[in-house]
Amino acid sequence: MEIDVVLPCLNEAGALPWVLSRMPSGYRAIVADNGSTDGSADVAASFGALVVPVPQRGFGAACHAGLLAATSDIVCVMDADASFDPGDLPAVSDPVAAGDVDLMLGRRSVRGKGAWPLHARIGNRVLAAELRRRIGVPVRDLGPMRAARREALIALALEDRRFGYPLEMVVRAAERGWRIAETDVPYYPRTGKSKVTGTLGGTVRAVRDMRRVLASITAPAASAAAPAPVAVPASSWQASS
Ligand SMILES: Nc1nc2c(ncn2[C@@H]2O[C@H](COP(=O)(O)OP(=O)(O)O)[C@@H](O)[C@H]2O)c(=O)[nH]1
Ligand SMILES: [Mg+2]
Repeated sequence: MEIDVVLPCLNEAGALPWVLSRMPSGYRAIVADNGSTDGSADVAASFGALVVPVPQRGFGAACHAGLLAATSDIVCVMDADASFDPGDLPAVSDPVAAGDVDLMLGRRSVRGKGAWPLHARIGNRVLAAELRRRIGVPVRDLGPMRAARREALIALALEDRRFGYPLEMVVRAAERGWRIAETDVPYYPRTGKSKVTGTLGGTVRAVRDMRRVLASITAPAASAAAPAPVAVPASSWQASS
């Protein structure tokens, strides 16, 4: 059974060779290219990825176009900047394939200096805490390496097409009572320059987009007051400090 891996991409020609050459067997890369001008699309194609050109700008637009181009039952998403090792994808997708989890998030575990700027780390923690409090989402990171079932993801009808997309995915999934869990994945210093949290403009845009998503949260889910334990067997990915 093959699993499609959506890689939103904006000028990642330097990172793609490492990323794509480390795709485990059984995983197919779909590079959702948002008008890269550095030859990312050609590099991706030369490494055997399916390239989906996405004319509409925005991180969410790219993720969503990749999702719509996917055909596998389970779909993964991950950044294309070499901050994650595709070799860690099974840890994220296996619990979904086993039917134990509906949305699995990779919780970033920093490896190496400069992998994750402090402001991004703190902002992310605050955000995760807010989701825990408001809608009972049992995660401590809103990591961008993920897995879920394709048709269920599409049915979430996500609307954000910018940097709010990953947050909106978790919010809508929680509102529908999905079993959401996280497992540790190593997070490395990216190849090339950051466009989002590593720049002032990117950070401001991300905060603005995420605020909009937070404002869209509907009445707290019934589970928010007393979050239901995620019904999954005890295993290494469930327990992390
Ligand atoms: N399609 C698309 N991808 C983007 C955009 N901005 C960033 N990305 C991709 O999103 C991923 C994360 O971006 P990155 O610059 O590393 O942000 P950071 O992780 O916050 O530093 C990378 O794969 C980028 O290529 C965008 O506007 N459109
Ligand atoms: Mg990055």
